Amino acid sequence: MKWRKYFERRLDRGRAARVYHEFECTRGYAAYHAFCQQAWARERPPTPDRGLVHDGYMALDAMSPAAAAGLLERCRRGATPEYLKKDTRNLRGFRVRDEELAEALAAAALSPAVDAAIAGWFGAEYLVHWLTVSETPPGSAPASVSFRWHCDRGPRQHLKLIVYLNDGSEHGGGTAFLARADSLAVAASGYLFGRAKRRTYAVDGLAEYAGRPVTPWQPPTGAGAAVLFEPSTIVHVGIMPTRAPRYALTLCLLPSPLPWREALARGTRSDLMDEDLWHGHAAELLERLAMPEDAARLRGAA
Ligand SMILES: O=C(O)CCC(=O)C(=O)O
Ligand SMILES: [Fe+2]
Repeated sequence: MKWRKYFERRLDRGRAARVYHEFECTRGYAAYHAFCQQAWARERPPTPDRGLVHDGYMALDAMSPAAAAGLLERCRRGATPEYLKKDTRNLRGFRVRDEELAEALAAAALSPAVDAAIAGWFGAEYLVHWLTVSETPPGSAPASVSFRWHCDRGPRQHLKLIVYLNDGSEHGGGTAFLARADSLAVAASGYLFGRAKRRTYAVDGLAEYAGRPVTPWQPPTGAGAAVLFEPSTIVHVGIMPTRAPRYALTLCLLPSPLPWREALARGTRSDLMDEDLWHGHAAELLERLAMPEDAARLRGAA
């Protein structure tokens, strides 16, 4: 039947493995992660959080509602929302040009509990690859591809932290996730990393791909609440706000041989408006960290 052919063509069971291979092997992110793990020198290294390891996500309290409101106010002061990512109109918010503001946002989000969860998962120090303060206005149509079920393209060795800056009860939005077992069932269908417009936003559609019922999980969305997750393996979706704009601070996190403050000071943060989402090779991070010999070794190992 014609529709069946159409349905099957958009599924590609080998695609997710090819995406992971490209990032982890060809672009060196797996070897880079191993290098960072060897360099880890914390006196009391935190252990991995069992929920994060098992499900691929965890809810956390990053900061107080007052701190979240204060940061949002600081971002909005004198700024109008603009596009945040080159070549797309899918993401709008407040562009963080100022290093001091970037450091303040990261320091507030990376509270001791959040820091321990991240470092414990990586088994290494970590850095802020990029951060965004996004504004999503209410709307009935999905604003962007992030508001359809998906995984983010990238190496499995990365985490995302979303901190909700205004209260979910004000705007009605949030984020939903499928736990690891359900995410793997969807991945096995070949759904992941297909063309963005082919993504589904209905949970029933997702269950069809998984071949079984799936139960999405939603973290609390109070101001200052956060969710930490594995974006390239855990199937997730943004939930459109219905009543007011939703403001969120998102941090993309990668392992690092140096603590995040040091890495930030050395210029590893990318601005998605001028730079590609991913480095051509993970060794670029070591070059930015002024570790050229280790970078050369990593490129040689690729
Ligand atoms: O905005 C959200 O709630 C989720 C967006 C998303 O897909 C992501 O940050 O990877
Ligand atoms: Fe995503």
